[in-house]
Amino acid sequence: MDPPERLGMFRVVCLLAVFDAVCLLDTGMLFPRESSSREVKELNGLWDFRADQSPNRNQGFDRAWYKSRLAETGPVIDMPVPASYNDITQDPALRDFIGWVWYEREVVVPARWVADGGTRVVLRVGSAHYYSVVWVNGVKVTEHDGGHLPFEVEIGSLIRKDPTVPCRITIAVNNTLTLETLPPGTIQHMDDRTKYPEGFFVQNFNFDFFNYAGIHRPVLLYTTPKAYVDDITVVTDFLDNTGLVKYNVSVQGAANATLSVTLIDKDGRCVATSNGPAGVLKVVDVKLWWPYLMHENPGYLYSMEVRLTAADGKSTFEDVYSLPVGIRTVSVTSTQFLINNNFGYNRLITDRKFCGKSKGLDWPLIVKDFNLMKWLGANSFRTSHYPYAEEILQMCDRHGIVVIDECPGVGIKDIRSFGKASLTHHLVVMDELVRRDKNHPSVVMWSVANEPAAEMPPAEFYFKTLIQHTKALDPTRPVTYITASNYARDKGAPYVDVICVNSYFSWYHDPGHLEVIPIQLNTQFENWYGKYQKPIIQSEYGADAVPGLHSDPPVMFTEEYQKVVLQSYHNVFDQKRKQYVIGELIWNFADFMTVQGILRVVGNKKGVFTRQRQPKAAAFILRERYWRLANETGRLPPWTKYPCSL
Ligand code: GCB
Repeated sequence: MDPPERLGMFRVVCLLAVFDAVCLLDTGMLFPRESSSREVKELNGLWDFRADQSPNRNQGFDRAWYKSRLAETGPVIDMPVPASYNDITQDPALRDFIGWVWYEREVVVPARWVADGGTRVVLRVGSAHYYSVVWVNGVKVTEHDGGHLPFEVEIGSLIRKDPTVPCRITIAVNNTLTLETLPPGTIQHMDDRTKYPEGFFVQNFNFDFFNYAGIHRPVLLYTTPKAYVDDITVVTDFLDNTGLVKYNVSVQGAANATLSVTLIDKDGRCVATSNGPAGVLKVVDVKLWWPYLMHENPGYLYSMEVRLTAADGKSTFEDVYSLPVGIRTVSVTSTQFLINNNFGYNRLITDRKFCGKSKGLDWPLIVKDFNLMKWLGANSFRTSHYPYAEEILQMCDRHGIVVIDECPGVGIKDIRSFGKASLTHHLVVMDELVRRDKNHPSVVMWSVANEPAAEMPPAEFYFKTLIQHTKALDPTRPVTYITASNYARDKGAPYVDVICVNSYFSWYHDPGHLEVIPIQLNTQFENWYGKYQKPIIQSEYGADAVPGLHSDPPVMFTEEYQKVVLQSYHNVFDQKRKQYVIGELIWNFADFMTVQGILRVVGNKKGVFTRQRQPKAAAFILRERYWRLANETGRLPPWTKYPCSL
């Protein structure tokens, strides 16, 4: 039986339309997958690299380093891709470098790709931080603004110009943050020669993680036929035991194309078919997508195979693309967050960064982190404070991990970053984020920012515009931002669907006074709920703990203090989760690197795991709690009961 709250607004809208067309981007950004019509060639590995150390960082452009091999214009070093460049050498100047760095690599392109004019060859960069310019054989092919989302460009005609020349790819990346980048920052030049050397400048910003830079995610070439599937959007629903997959396919390269769509289950059986660019697939005896520990078979995925056929008079083109699809619904009431109409206190949420030594995509670390998360009994996280790699979201889809997908809008504190140029860029970033992640069943909510100065007067227009735009892009998911503002002064809160609030009682406020937590946390919840009547997620709470430091009674920075902070918060959550608190996200999953400063001892130590992924005492508290909460649902088969052998 559906609860009365099922009148959740998102559900209703999603039956009416697959996403609106307010997105300003004119092409799709499907994850590159191999198929009978598509090939993928990864360009990961060692690239030639040089940081432009010239005073204005512009020598590379002045001397056109892209025109010849990088090694011909100066010294180069080996640089792994994907990876951040900062910690690769022992050189502090490279670790803290600000400005343009240059990457280059020559690629052997398969002869048949070059020979066949009916094949598109696409160069794709998973992400490079922050601003990138790309050349192929000395010709500029694209540029991209923003650090955590993919960009691509078709280069077939360029490499066909002279098939005897190897394909030389040059990518210049600049990590400078300005008032209008996301995240924002400022460059400060220190001109007092009695204090600073010639040319001294620093990058300032208001976020608490090291500004790792470089090419962070895979670079690859992939092919499609000239007529191809450019984008797919799916929206799912169900009625009794029939699943509904509403789809839209956009095609490029052919005015008339024939499309056939097949939905295949995990056992390879075809469960529904359709024709045409839009339609609804009906799945009898549907297997819904469930979060981890909410069902005995979480993360169930179908595969939607889209087959395109088109002809241009001379040739016929066939393109095949397979998209994983999880069938589930998401809705929000004034006190609940429902997945498939079921309320399981959105507990077990933890927060994490898939980030070890750098920000580069690192498979062993990703798999380790998923194993640790499952060991804890955690079932979700927030992509603080920037979009994570698509490969991570694919893992979430498969393992049933629920995601709040956050854009890089962190540290928006300067009033000048609420201006028109900043907002325009922020809207484009949301377009790019939704375009990339809209089909992941694991993504259940968008977050447009972390702890902006939401009390400033321009914040109301800024967030109203941003949130309305994101809802128009995707009417099927709730939208939030993460606040640390006072409930009475927060200008954006009226527009969010779920209140996400960060607080650090007995840490940044009343340090050392654990006894204030119950009263202050209680007041926090009462105030927010009293004013907005929206469900609340505690989106950060925690305390630094230096592993191995102990003290009883607890003092700050010891493992005992971190434990008691978490436990004191949990006591209040246990009261409030019966009412309107729908989730808890500890800060943080693992320790992480920050800029150097008097508040940080070699990084932020609020992790319940160290950077090397060893548990602190608090990890065991969480494990006990998360499994107990999971067991309380009564929905788990006996073999998942804690303590269990994982
Ligand atoms: C916050 C921020 C997070 C910081 C954390 C802290 O409110 O959102 O990025 O790392 O506090 O530990 O100070």
